[in-house]
Amino acid sequence: MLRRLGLCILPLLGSVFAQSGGPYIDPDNGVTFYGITEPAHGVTYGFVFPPLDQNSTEFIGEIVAPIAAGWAGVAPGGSMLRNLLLVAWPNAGKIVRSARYATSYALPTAMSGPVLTDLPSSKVNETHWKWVYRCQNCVTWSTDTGTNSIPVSSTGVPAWAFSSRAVQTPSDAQSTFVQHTDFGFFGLDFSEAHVSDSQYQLWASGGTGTGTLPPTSSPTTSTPAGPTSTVPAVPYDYIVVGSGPGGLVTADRLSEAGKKVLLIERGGPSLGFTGGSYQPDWLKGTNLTKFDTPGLFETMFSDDNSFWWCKDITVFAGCLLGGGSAINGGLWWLPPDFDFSPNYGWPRSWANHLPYSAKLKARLPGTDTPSTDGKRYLMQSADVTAQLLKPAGYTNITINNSPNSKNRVYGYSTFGFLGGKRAGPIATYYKSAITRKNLSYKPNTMVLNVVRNGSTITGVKTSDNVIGGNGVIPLTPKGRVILSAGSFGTPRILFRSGIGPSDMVNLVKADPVAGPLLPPQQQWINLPVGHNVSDNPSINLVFTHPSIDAYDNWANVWSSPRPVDAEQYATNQSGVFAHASPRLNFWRAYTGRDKKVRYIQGTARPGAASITTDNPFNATQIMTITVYLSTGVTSRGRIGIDAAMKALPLVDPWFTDPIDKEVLLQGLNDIVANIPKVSGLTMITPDNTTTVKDYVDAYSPASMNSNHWVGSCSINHVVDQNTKVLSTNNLFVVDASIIPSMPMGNPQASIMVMAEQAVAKILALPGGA
Ligand code: 6FA
Repeated sequence: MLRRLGLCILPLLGSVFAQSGGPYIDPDNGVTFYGITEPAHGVTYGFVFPPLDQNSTEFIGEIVAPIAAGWAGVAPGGSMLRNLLLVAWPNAGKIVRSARYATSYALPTAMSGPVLTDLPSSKVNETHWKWVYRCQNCVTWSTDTGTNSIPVSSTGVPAWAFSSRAVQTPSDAQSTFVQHTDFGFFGLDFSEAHVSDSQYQLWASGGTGTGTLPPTSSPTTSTPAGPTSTVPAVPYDYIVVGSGPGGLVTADRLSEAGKKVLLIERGGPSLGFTGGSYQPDWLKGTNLTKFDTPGLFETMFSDDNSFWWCKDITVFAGCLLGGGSAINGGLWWLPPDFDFSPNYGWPRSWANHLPYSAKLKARLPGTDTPSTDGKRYLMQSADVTAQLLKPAGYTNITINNSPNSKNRVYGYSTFGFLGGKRAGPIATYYKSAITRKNLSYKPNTMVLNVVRNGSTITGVKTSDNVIGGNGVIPLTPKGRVILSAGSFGTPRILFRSGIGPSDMVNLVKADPVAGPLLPPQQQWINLPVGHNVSDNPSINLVFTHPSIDAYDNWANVWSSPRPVDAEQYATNQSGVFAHASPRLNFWRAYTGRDKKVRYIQGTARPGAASITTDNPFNATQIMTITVYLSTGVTSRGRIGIDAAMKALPLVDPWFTDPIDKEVLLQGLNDIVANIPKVSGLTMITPDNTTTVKDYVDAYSPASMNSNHWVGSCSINHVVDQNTKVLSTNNLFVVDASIIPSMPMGNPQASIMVMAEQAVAKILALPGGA
């Protein structure tokens, strides 16, 4: 039996782009490698090269991964496209590996040229697998656009990819596999990563030991340079960063206006028509992915291959085409007037949202009959909730027919879907934008910071160092950058660009990779980026009722769905799977003791995320009502980064004002008061041993998160009335982060109406390209 693998753990210098590699000795084989142990998954990637003056075309490398890793891979040249990709996984106690190559963001295929030799210290045991290899003919390779190479004499940014999912056919080195769960980059000074010829030859022939660390070695702090082969850095009039609801509306309208636009997205495809391919077996043969299929919404949270979540943000955020709109519940409220009211922090110039709401409605009106046959399915939780609300004076409406009706009303859940499929901004705005020649779309590319000369932005620095040799994409002389990277992503880019509170920018300064990219300290711009953040606090009430079909709590919808429902959906996108889980929504206004009006929103659905009762209950009959505190919420929190450049809430935004809690409690008590009026209805969380107040008092703050974050770059505080970042000439923000207070519940449609208005203001602003 193999002994436990000796893992050489380097100092954990942060995650994703914050990391920089350095030398380490693998205690198992004694080889001095240059690389990292990336902290998210605990995988080590290392390389060592022959002497630089030999102009050799080979190197020795290793990948050491926890046994749970489905597969892991590395691109020493730094990005997925047109690069040497080394991929490995364990099978039957042995390593299966291959060199692969891709010219598009699809499954990489076998790469001809590289000669791989497994070295003897490769192994698999109960806890880890390790692939140690010699890669010959691996430093320079031909591409369809020229040649590409590993920057062996300078610094580079190798990329890693990791999947928790096993490949399809583990015994086959050319097996297919689904998209990586996670990926990242690290800076590495390849010029250091060379050893003497005799030393290299010893290791390359399978010898071990005698590795030493360079006496003065330290992690690289220099600005990483790219591979020696580059593509020219083309300038753009507008660079839009992020393809969520904010970014897609912006990119579409700017390109419609004839501007030369680049849309950059850090993640990959989502819906089938965008190139997405992640689907359950029962949808094979269709173009429908997990992201297209509304009824798979609940599996976003239970899938062990969750490549869509941003791994460097500590709360749920979608990192793929469409951002949150690709993975969310799809609830779609055309905004009421309150959403843009000066009473809730908007400049007066924004109050007339109606023309912009009309533009959105024309593209995507929303539907409360998402199934293509016009019928509603699995509606028992809606019927039960309606019975509970009617005695309290609620009336039934079609939600988007009267957006301003938000007091004592309920209606069938309305979704941003089309033809039984998720649509949102992807199947509307992206769909039209991508057809225009003046719009370029660059996926799988992360913007690290904006490049600026004082208050003028000259471009963006990306993770793709193939561009121009340093990853910088420039603006045309009157060009503008628009950040649409979301409530967490946009503040991080600003901090990394020297814009924000000094405590945040100083964390960037201390980071070995991000620090050197900051502008000089005298050019830092002190703005309250990350402050004034809100999200709806929400509390779940769980019930049972004999009429409810809990749909097996959504547990089987991916791998063993009810056959009739699966067949129906696959055939014509009708039936249960055409809905996401919600079935009914309601609103009510309350005036707190501070005389301020706050709204509550309720969402009813079959099933439950967590149940806290010792009493027996019938699990096939469970349903949840989530009650949110919505527009009018006064609590505020703060978003920031940690020393590893991870984005996170620094101060939770829920119940910092006790009156918010009082009002939400009142709303919950009013719902609970009518339970006796609904025959057969039993509340099981909280159950009859716990008061609603005690339940709310004990509610974990993390569970109160509704994923509706707004405000971290609030208008009037961080951006001006035209959404331009204060004290800059040409940097704008158009995403949830500029919204100064909570919209009426689920915000994506409101964010898109905001973006319609923002882009109109930006286009009207003199001085732009
Ligand atoms: N909103 C609704 O209206 N209805 C819902 O049902 C609903 N449900 C959910 C939900 O169930 C979950 C789990 C989550 C997380 C959110 C939900 N929301 C719902 C909220 C809604 O999705 C968000 O409010 C909305 O998507 C925010 O839109 P933004 O445009 O402000 O930002 P996103 O985060 O969506 O997009 C940012 C994009 O930028 C992403 O694609 C990201 O990958 C990309 N990005 C970030 N940093 C980047 C960087 N440095 N470089 C390049 N790209 C970057």
